[in-house]
Amino acid sequence: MARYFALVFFLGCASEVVCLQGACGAEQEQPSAPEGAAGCGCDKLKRAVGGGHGSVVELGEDKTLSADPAVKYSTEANERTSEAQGDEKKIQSQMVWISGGEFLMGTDDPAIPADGEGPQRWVHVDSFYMDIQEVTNQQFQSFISVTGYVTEAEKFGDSFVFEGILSEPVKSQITQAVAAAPWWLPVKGANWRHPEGPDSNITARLDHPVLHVSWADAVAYCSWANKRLPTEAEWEYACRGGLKDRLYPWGNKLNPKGQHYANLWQGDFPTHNSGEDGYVKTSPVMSFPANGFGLYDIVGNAWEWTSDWWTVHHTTDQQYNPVGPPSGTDKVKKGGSYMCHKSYCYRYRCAARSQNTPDSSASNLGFRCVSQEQR
Ligand SMILES: *[C@@H]1O[C@H](CO)[C@@H](O)[C@H](O)[C@H]1NC(C)=O
Ligand SMILES: [Ca+2]
Ligand SMILES: [Ca+2]
Repeated sequence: MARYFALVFFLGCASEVVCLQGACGAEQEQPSAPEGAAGCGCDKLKRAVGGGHGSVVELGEDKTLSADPAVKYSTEANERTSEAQGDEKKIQSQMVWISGGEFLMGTDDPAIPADGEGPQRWVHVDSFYMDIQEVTNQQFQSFISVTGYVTEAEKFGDSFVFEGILSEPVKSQITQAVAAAPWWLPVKGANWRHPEGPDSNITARLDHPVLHVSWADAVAYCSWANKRLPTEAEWEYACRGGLKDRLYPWGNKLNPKGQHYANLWQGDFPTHNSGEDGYVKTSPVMSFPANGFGLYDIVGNAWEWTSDWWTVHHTTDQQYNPVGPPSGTDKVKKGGSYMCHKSYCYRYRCAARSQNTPDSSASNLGFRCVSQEQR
């Protein structure tokens, strides 16, 4: 099956769909222009397949992508595996009860206005349970072994990896980059089992967040576990941990008493990560303190998919259990990642948000699940 991979972007080299690294690398944003719409460039990761000019996405033989993953991988659809599933369930994430209520969503003091962080508005969410941790490689592996699910990155044959964590042999084979964010490289063979490409593995990272999962992959996993993705409102309510109008899940100071509360980037992005918080890549889940609701890594470590379609327009009317727009092109992700630094990606705040096309996958994007009942 012939497939052409193209990188679509909005800034620089605007008339080209694919641009060679070097040709555009020089146009990288200067650190003196922080917090712009480009941010960490995470939102520039869009697949454009089959020529990259709006043509239909070609899929694998089994057409998995066109089937509703929430149905195909539901417990009911996998009855035959229910015995195995009983065992696998044991390694499901512990969940915590999030008692519903009213909260102020978004902010009237947006750090990145283009992201639609404002206006601040009253939102009610009903009670729900939430995984206390990001879904780990080990948990995802159990899902794969029971269902035989193949992720979108595995079908496409590549995924986006941050240049700074690639080995030289892998880097030397890559000729494309994302113009607006040249530190993102499409790596052949990168997927959840091989986070930095074929010469990497997850053997020593089973307790780290699973990466390179598309939105549909995340939905399939949650559905298999009898759970679902959180709405953006549920996620943000959970992030705030009961605090009102604070920047972070733990308050307004990034490092109270000199302590790190999340796996973020220290140093100069994208050239030098000092790893002052102990990690230059992902950390094992629950390596940093939980927030007031008992949730770990709700900001930092891996970005987390939500169920909402992306929009930057929000009503100021009070909302009850909002689920986002009925349709769209991008899905909302929340929380920032180990790659976020204030100068480029000040998105490890509860009100911050970003987006990706649902078929995107990258080395800093994962998820956690929620449910109405204890699982
Ligand atoms: C996984 O990676 C480690 C270190 O990068 C390497 O030593 C090991 O041999 C790899 N394991 C497999 C099964 O490839
Ligand atoms: Ca870090
Ligand atoms: Ca996270």
